Amino acid sequence: MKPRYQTIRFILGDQLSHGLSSLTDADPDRDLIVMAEPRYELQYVPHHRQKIVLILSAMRHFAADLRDQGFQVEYYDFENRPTTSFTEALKSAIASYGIKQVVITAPGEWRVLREIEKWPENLGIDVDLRPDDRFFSELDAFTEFAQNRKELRMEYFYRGLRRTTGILMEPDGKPVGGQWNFDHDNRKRLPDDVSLPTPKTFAPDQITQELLDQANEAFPGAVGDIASFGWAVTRKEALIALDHFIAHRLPSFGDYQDAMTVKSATVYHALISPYINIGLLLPDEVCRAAEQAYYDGKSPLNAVEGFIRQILGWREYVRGLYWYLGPDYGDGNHFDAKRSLPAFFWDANVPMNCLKQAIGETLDNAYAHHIQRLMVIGNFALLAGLDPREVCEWYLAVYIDAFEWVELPNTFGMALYADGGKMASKPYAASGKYIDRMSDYCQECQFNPRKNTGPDACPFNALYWHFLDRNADTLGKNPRLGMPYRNWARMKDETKRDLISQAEAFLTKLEGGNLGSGDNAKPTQTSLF
Ligand code: FAD
Ligand code: DLZ
Ligand code: SF4
Repeated sequence: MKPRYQTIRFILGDQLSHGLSSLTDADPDRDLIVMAEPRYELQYVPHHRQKIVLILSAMRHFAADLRDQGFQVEYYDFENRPTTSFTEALKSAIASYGIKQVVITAPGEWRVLREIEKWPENLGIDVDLRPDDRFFSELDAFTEFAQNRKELRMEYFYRGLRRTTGILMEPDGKPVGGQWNFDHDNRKRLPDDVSLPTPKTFAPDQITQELLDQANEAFPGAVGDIASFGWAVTRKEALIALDHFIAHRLPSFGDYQDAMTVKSATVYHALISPYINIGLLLPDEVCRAAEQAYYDGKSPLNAVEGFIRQILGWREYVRGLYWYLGPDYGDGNHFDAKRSLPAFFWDANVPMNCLKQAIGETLDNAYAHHIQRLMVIGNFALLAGLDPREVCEWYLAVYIDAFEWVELPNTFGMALYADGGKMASKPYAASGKYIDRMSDYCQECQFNPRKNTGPDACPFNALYWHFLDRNADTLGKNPRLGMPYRNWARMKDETKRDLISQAEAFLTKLEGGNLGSGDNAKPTQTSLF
């Protein structure tokens, strides 16, 4: 007798889109769906508990949708049908159903791609590996873009995508508003009396609640708190979150895109990256919704262009870069940075208030917004010479939206410049004066951002000069760093000596774990929503 199912459609945890390339021609009469929660995926880094709960809950809801559509779903959950790997789950399904053909959409990371590539030989099956077309750009288009230039820069890739998609474009091929980029309007500090809108929250249903109840015991090695969990776990909820952002937060997104405050963990950010990354929302519909808000007169152009650039520009660019630069991108260490990750990355017990806020919120919520990730935590890791591997692993673990294709270029390339400039034209290094300008963190800090030396001097200041001085060989000729190197050259030798010894004393304390506690700093925002 001919077996009922001829093909397995294997769906990964970040492929929860009904229009997925591996599902478009699926037929409940012929195709068996396989999904799994393998031990390795739950543990390859110490994921934040909220990240695990979100992915597993969204997967379980997606499986339920497919069952409602008439599909048979073989679901290997971590508790009742434990597996070690995707391969083991697939092997088990093959053994039960005797199927010899698997259709799968390309995964989001090299590691999983390498695993899938072994299936034909190791399992004796045919694998139909389909492109992931949930992006604006095909990977070949990035290769073509990259091969024709000396330097890879997001701005040019972004302009190309504006042209091909027509998003925020006039019929004559010019950008709407006469400019491609409104970044210079998007650097305002928050007014003191601002009242920030809370993001949309979702009460856990039974599937999510069950996972939340298990989260503290069931996931060995996992980190972070679950109390603030309010994430959407279905497409329907994610669409509500998107509408809420467009109506209530997008209008001010641009002005305060780079602002940070002790009053809010989210400012005007969208909180939609996890939904786009796991497939509950598509980048195209998100950008079109923002564009429409501009045409309807509900949001200004600097907000809409700034927001669209994050998705159509940065998100597409980092994805192209990740696959273009290959599986070894992340192995280098441009500055030879070797210092271990300090313990306070795991408990936020640090006296520097900006770090306490950004790391504390990360551990509480599995979220920090871009400027906290880049200009506080990433900047510190860069200036203090922390080992890129340890830093990248931390970022991959703790953020709700972290998948290697997007986390690695952002951390290794943008924040740490560990790739020597493949991703960014200069390191995003900044002193405490930048943090003071863009936040209210320094007002509550025991250090003074205007002081460079002495016991109450902001550590970022001396570290900034120490970083430039120790890397003068590699960075001194970078035209974008001409000004700070000229300032350094103009300083008196004595001033330079004081700054270097201030930074070295700090680094010695850091290595010894003796920075002191963050007990007298303000508690962090434990409520995300
Ligand atoms: P918003 O600020 O509201 O932005 C809107 C959307 O734009 C985001 O949802 C996201 O989809 C996209 N976006 C914005 N910036 C970027 C960017 N640099 N790269 C790719 N997409 C972007 N983003 C991730 O999705 N996963 C990660 O693991 C991740 N790691 C990061 C690590 C570092 C060191 C840095 C500096 C940035 C990282 N980002 C990452 C990018 C960015 O910080 C997050 O996408 C953003 O904070 C998500 O929150 P939001 O939805 O509120 O974003
Ligand atoms: C990150 C993650 C986690 C925590 N759990 C699962 C899971 O249980 N099942 C699954 O299919 N995927 C999970 N993922 C995502 C994977 O680690 C990996 O990033 C993607 O499969 C790449 O496309
Ligand atoms: Fe951070 Fe320095 Fe400001 Fe303190 S003074 S919050 S350490 S930038």
